[in-house]
Amino acid sequence: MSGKKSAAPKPDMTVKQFKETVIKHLRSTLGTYEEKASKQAWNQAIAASVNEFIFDGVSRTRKTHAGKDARAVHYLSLEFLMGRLMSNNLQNLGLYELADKAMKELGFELADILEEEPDMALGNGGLGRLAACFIDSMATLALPAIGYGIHYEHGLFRQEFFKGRQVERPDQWREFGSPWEICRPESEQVVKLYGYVETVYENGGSHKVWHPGRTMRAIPWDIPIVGYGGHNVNVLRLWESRADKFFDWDVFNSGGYVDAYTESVQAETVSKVLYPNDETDAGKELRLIQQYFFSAASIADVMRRFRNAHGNDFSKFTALNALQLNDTHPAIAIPELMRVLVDEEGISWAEAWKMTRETFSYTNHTLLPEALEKWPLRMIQHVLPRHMEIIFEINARFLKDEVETKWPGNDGIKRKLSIIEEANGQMVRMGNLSVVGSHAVNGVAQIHSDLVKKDLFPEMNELWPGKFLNVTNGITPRRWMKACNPRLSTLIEKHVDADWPRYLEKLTALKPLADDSKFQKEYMAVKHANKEDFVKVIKELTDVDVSADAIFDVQIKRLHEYKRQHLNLLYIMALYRRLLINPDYDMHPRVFIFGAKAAPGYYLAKEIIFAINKVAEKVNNDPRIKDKIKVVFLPNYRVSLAEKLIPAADVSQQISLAGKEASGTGNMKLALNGAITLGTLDGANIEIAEEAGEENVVIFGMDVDEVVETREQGYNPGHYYQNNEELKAVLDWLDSDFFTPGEPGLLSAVKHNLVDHDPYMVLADYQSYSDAQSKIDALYRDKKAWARAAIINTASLAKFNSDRSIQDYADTIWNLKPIKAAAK
Ligand code: 4GP
Repeated sequence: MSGKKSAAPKPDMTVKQFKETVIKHLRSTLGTYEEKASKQAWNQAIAASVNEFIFDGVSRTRKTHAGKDARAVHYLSLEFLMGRLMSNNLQNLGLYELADKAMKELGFELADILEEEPDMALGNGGLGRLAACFIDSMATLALPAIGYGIHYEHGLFRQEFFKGRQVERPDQWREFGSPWEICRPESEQVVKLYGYVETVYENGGSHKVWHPGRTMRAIPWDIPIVGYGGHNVNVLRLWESRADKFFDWDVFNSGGYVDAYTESVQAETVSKVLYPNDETDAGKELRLIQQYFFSAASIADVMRRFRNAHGNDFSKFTALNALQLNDTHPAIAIPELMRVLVDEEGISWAEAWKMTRETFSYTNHTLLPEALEKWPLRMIQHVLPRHMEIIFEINARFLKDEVETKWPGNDGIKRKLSIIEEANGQMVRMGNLSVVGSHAVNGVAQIHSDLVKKDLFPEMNELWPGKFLNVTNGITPRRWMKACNPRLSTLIEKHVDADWPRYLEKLTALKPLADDSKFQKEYMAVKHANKEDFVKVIKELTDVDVSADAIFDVQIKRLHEYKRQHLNLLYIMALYRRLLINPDYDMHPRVFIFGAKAAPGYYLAKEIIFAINKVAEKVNNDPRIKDKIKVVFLPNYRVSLAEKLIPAADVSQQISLAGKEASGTGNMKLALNGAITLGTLDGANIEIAEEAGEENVVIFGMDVDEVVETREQGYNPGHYYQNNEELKAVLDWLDSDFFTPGEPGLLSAVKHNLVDHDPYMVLADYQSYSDAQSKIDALYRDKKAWARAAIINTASLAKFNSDRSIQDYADTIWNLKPIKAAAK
């Protein structure tokens, strides 16, 4: 119990005072009273009480930064998958236990009341959740930082199942308002679109003037982000779009009752919905406008703040501002900053370009070609005519000054590196723009960063050695252990300092206890109790009865072929078949738990969900297998459901084809909470294995080199189908009506995709996966060995604290120092 000073937050309040504050807000903020108030009203009253601390923190932090002329990072992200905020805010302020006691005295369970809060699901998956963990860490590390995104009216769709198929329903996170946001009308911005560009000749020179065809208002909503300990409170600023003229009286008066609203409807559409991943063809122009809308509003906000402090002296601009692009979605911010500096501030191109490059950095989150954004050149020209000119100019100078110098006369390389792709009509490559316009580019796990250099941008890496870096992802241990797993937190706090959620390396003190049978028992009792809780959640959500004594084998993530939920499915079917052939087949009972949303337009992903649900229906109701296997697909997987499931998981399935999962972060959350990783040598699995020791994870399948080799040799999935009796049998099952009585062929799409194409080599890895699953079974039955491995995982994962990731960004990319907010 030594090392760094304790930073565990301490409440500055008594239980009695907290109760009084909540009741005060119930009456004076919510307009109700104790006997009448709904749970939702209690929830809001607690939020209002907590906000007394939070809003004060926002003011203190702002004031401190304003006085210091602080260098700050601006984290631009189209997605922030925040989940619920109450429990995390209570934890970070050190108020959780106090609030728990106060609510008990008032006759409530705090946990129950917390269930009233809708998830703030303004993101699709990993990329959005990472942004949420990162802003928590920025506040915790007292870094001057602001997150910028969109205030979507509807977040990611709510998922229901109808006869086994996914149905999407609109998300309504703000239906009744949100207590956590503050509207800041004083910081409203105007965003321009469309129109034309005029070249104005004056005083022997010329400059460009953009005459927009339309303007829109960008209204900021600030969500306070409380750092651990409550000292620093940063904000997440989300922009809402509104019409410039809300309502056109002239049109209305002349009889155009509907037309009078048209402009407002069009403008408000921009922040209406979050785009689901992979919906590449839907509303492309709207998506581009979303990207530009929030990038332009954010840059204008940065400029406003800078001008307030420094007028038009831009000599300090790069010293004070870092802009981080979370993937290419905000890449249009690069030409936007150029436009502002050159057209509005009259700074020379060369100087403005130097400033822009010094300011921006870019994080790549995926190598999948379909996710690498390209916009039709004509569309950008139409929507953002001045930006297209600027992109041409950036490109021309880049090709002439940098590419031509390095590779004289090499048109092939020029074609490859150009920001403009000449094939398929002309397209603007946002990845190339991001690399060219940034001083640093990073991948999100070591192997991914290596592949970004080697496969995605090899020439760029040659051109700018040192520009490409790795920052392995992380997760906030506040949310992903302290808040979501109170039993485990209480247990470990008997052995480690209470400030472990800040200094996760303190958990290494648990390593010597991994062999201590008393601790092993306590640790596994925690897991069992968490599983008992989750048994009830499963029952409530799916009406399936499962036993907490079974292995809880969990795969939770977006549904995608590369993540290979269908590999898991094939194995489930194989196990089921083994039990049908031999009812005494020796295995520990297992519950396979899935959570995943498929992009609404992603056909095969939705077929995989359907297949899993159909197999589940059959398996769960077959008395012959005596409950040895249960399969549950939890509907509407989201952050708040993950928080309940992760503490209850035994096995963490991370089974993507090697080279495809950039990092993964669910793998980190599950391992920290003591699940054993069953994974490929992909993404951060590799680093988890390094930290926890290879003996404490179960690795299978081809590595990246073997995948490349197999593909080069001409991958033939049919070969595996023909030569593996069990694999063939389960694939053929999908063609029959065994799982869909009377309706053969309903599951055939999954089979034929695998046997005929198998783009992610599911069949090649099948046998190795099946063998690895047998290892899991054997390991689980050796209770001491399992407990030991799980404890070592919990004790070894300090590297995956998002504070470490953010410290890496601050040191190697942002050059950013902390400034602790004044106490009062
Ligand atoms: C995800 C990656 O697929 C995942 O491996 C990574 O952990 C996460 O980003 C955060 O870096 N990518 C996306 C996306 O969510 O939309 O590209």
